[in-house]
Amino acid sequence: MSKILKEKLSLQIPGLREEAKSIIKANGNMTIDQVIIDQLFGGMRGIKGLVCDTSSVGLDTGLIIRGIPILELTEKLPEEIFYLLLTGELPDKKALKDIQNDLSSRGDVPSYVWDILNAMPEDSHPMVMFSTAILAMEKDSEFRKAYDKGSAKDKLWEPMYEDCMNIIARVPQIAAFIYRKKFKKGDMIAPDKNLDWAANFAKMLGVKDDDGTFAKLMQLYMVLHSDHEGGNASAFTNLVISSTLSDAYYAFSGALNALAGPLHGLANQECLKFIVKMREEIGHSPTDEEVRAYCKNLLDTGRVVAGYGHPVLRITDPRFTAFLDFGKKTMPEDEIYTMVKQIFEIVPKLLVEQGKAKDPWPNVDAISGAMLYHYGVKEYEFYTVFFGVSRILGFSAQVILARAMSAPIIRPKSVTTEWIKSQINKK
Ligand code: NMX
Ligand code: MLT
Repeated sequence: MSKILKEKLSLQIPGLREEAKSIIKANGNMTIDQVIIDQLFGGMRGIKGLVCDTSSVGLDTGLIIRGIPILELTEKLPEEIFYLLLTGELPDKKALKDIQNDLSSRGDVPSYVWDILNAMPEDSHPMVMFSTAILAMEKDSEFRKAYDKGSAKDKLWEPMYEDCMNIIARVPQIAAFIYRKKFKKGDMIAPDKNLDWAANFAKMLGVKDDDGTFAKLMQLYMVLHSDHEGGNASAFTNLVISSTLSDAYYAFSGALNALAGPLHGLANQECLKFIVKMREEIGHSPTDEEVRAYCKNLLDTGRVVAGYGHPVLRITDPRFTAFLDFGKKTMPEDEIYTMVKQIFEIVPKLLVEQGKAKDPWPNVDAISGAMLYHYGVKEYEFYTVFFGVSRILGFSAQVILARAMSAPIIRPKSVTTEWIKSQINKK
């Protein structure tokens, strides 16, 4: 089978390498940023310290994939986004079909993965199951085989590409299996090779979808979460792990563990949990005043409002806006969706009044759970797995390009507090 995407990359990579070489040669000493002490103690926030070409996140624009704002990509398929992340171009029909055929030819999940998942404790979190399933497949890594055979460094992007395509092909079935097993939804549903990647995932989850809008939601969900530049916690973890020449199985499993934290991807679970709890505690659809009092109490007692704030953004996340629009068309009267809109009207003002959060606006996690809840996916512990399935597209594009560029091991310099004090004393 021809592999148009891989061939395109083979043609592009020499030019990318030349470009990086000439930038470094002519301008390698140019200063592009300064680091202040605040940033050392503050999670390296805002320090420009990485190159990532798949996408960028502007504080006042949100996600831009290869120059195209995310709101202009909401009708695309995740496979098209993957091609765009990697090559900077959207595929034509033939190239799209080619990726889809390639993915369906790789979709078979080894049976030991089911055995491992079946053997895990019933109360394992779905993210633990997901990350474990990916790590377990490491033994089949083409990258590791190529490395062990002594492959030249500049050829390693090719087995990395093979591993990534295998993982992308398999994760919908693995995630659907976890959902159905963990939440006792019945037997696994076989994949349908005639469906696109997201529609197939929707089908294997077994969610009731009479009018096809859940499949449409899965398509949108997978597009919106696909990438968010290279510095977010999971993408950075992915890049660090793969920079050691660990393969994609190790890197994605580790990156998913970073995504599983409540300040990052788990915020989607936390946000839905908070909305449902508020609804339960208030006992009826809350009034604006009740929402305000409830959220103010959260802030006054030192808790965060999940889904609000962002390390980079200083506007409403356009991914939130995309889901808001989807909800307007598909679930305008839904109670949880209505509460999401109410919270959007109220929480930014409260966060501004509190004066701590640098970004008072909603991020994608403030609404993604409400979309799933509407379709009966009420098991919010599973929500971060949806995020992870999608983000594997971005993780893949980032590590393939990092290997194509022979990116070195990532190893920033840390300093001690004593050293900082000595610098201050020198002033
Ligand atoms: N509710 C209450 N307090 C907040 C919030 C919020 N939503 N956002 C920020 N703050 C506080 C933050 O805890 C910090 O307090 P303190 O000085 O006491 O430590 C202060 O405001 C300054 O934080 P920022 O510099 O604005 O935020 P930072 O860049 O450190 O962190 C988040 C960004 C996203 C971790 C933070 O806004 C947050 O915890 N939000 C809620 C969790 C969330 O929605 N995470 C999802 C992120 C997106 N994703 O998809 O991964
Ligand atoms: C993401 O999608 O990764 C989140 O918005 C977090 C981030 O960009 O830091």
